[in-house]
Amino acid sequence: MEIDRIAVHESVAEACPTDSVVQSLSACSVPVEQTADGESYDDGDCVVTFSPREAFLDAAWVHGVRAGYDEFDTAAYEASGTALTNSTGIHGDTVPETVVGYLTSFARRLHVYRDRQRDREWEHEPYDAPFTLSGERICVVGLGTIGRGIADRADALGMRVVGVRRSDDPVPGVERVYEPADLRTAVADARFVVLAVPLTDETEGVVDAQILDAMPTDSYLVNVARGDVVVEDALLAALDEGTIAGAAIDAYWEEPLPADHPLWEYENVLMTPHCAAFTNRYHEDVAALVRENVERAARGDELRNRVA
Ligand code: NDP
Ligand code: 7N6
Repeated sequence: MEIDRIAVHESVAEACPTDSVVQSLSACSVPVEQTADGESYDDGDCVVTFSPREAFLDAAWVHGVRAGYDEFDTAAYEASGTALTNSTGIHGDTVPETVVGYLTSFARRLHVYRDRQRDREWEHEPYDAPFTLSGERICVVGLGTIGRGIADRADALGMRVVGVRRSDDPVPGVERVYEPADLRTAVADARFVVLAVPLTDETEGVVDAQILDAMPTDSYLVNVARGDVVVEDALLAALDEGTIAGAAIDAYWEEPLPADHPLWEYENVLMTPHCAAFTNRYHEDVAALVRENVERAARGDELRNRVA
């Protein structure tokens, strides 16, 4: 593959400043330019983008700055011969650290006290509300870059960790790896269930009323994957009926989540606006992946993180 231009599409600004990405890529052996909607591409282009656009199918290679590539039509990429790469591998600290924040907040009741601080209210939680993470059970669904980062940290906090993935290779710090078909069993005694799977035909709606029912009543659901992994109505019903203790959500069914969505109302729901991966060095992490692949392309080697 011969790349003679790197085109950084304006949508990258959803994750990090576009000019910082351009700057971090300037050490590449090929020219780097910012591009906007309406511009065209050719078979010498590598496009770096947050979101897909039809015009990118004319390029040689498209790099998505996210790990998830569910919005990209991989069949169209296969058909056009345009390579598609993603950014998995760069979220092993950011998202897991955010998840530790959610878990700690629920266990130590920090979210409740922060709410009370707004009203200058000096009031303690009931004696039996706070608990420690140490000794609690966590089920991590998806044991890739993010899932392993969560499992490592949970293990270090003294938690008992189980996980779910399709392949059954052992994962450090994870006591037992369940198959996706055994999700119900895997969540049955977990205090926390954390979703870190890609959105695929297999994972869409996998957390439904049955799975939420199988979770203990004192358990929390954490979704840092994609909104559609969870059945929206089933989660709202579980929260309304108290069949789970709460949830932390970073990824939604619709983004931005409309201001009148019922999820905003729950005291026992921690909501972050799809920012679990944000960090001030995101541009550098993305640029490092692109630079490596520009070199691979020049050598005629297989691209890293190629998904189509
Ligand atoms: P990886 O590709 O590194 O890991 C994905 C993991 O999911 C693998 O362990 C894979 O293992 C497992 N998996 C795939 N299908 C299934 C299934 N049907 N059931 C159970 N496990 C499955 O991806 P990342 O860890 O980098 O990211 C995961 C997802 O998180 C992304 O696809 C994206 O949607 C989301 N994400 C969200 C972010 C945020 O800001 N909130 C930031 C980054 C990512 P196996 O192949 O063995 O099944
Ligand atoms: C933006 C990350 C992903 O899939 O959903 C995340 O990588 C977005 C910083």
